[in-house]
Amino acid sequence: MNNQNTAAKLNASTFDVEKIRADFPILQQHVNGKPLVYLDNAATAQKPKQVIETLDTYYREYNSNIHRGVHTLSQKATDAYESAREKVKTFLNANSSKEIIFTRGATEAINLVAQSFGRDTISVGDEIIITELEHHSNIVPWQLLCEQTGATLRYIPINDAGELILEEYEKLLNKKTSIVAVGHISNALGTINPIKTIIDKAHAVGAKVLIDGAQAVPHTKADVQELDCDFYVFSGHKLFGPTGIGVLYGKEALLDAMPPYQGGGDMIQTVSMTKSTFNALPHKFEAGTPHIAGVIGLGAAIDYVNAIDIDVTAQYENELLDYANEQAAQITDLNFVGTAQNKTSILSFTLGRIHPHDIGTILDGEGVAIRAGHHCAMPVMERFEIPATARASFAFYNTREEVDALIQAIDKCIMVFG
Ligand code: 7TS
Repeated sequence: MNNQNTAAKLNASTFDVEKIRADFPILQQHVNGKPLVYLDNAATAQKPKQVIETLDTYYREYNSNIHRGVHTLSQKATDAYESAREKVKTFLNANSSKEIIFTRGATEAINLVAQSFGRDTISVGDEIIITELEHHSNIVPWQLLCEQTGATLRYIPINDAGELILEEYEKLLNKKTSIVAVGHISNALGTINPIKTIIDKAHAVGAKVLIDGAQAVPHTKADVQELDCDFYVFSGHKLFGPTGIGVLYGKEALLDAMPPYQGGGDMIQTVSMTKSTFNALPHKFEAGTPHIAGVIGLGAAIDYVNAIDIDVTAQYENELLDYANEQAAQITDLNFVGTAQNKTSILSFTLGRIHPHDIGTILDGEGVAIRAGHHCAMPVMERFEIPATARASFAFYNTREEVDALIQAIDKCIMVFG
């Protein structure tokens, strides 16, 4: 079902998952009397002790505000904050650290682009293209922008497997297309979108492209220069880092021309009673005291991911998903939602007439944590004419034994609800 890479496969088979699991203290517990099986990684991933200890050390040893203190602790905090920006720059292969803006998360990063770039450049009659697969945070900011500017929102439809229909995308593109905003990987179905093709086609009509990488960066490499996307966003907490911190990558020339999103401390050069001038990139977009600990913790998460090689973990996760699919396919009444050729880490399903929330509750009783609901992707549910799915989402610390526990818990569900 998934792309196979022989070299990576060899490594994946020697991938030491128990060694990785030992880094995640939260996984070593029982929930409802059963060993915790955490399969809600698409909602948020767990944190390795390296990240937890980095946060602890920051607060214990050098908590201080940044970019303003001459004292030693403030300089240390500033250095750690800015060195995390360098790590993100390298992680995304951005051209310059000026292109890396820290936000509260993917959601805030998309809102920033819509309200700063969008309001500055879009007017009545312009068109914005998104897809039926998007998370609400890559829908609602564009709906708001359309209401504010008189632009029109268009959707690339999906087929029954949950794949974007590219012929329809080509029909939507025209000279009025200003922005194309697409998720790299779908949170509801796990579909990996052909974003390079989408970006190139958008550029051919002069549109700018935002890629929502919230579900992608934990599973795959994102090279913004190779992709040539104009904006790329992600959230730290899905990448094994802290909550409340995220990243907006934008091409320097675009960010430079954009007006500030929020006003406040740190984003200004001068302020008089009548006028203010603004700080250089990236600070122009980081008003107020930022989430310093979050940024430093995100840097530690990136160090962690870099150390274990994302190509190997991606292959391991693909093999785990294949195994889960094989096991799940044997359950009568289990209906897969999202069967894209190119997908990763997500098993979304319905089970006869049993409501997904009931599935979630029974599974929780067995120590198995999944998410049930519309996954903040209501248009996807509408497309499949279902109110909700049960969704197991995998990370590199999950195991085949945990997949077995999931399947047993689903069997129990069927027994309980008959
Ligand atoms: N984009 C995608 C593709 C997402 O999956 C999510 C969160 C977001 C954006 C928003 O991220 P945030 O960190 O700013 O909230 N997705 C999910 C999910 O699937 N279950 O809980 C949150």
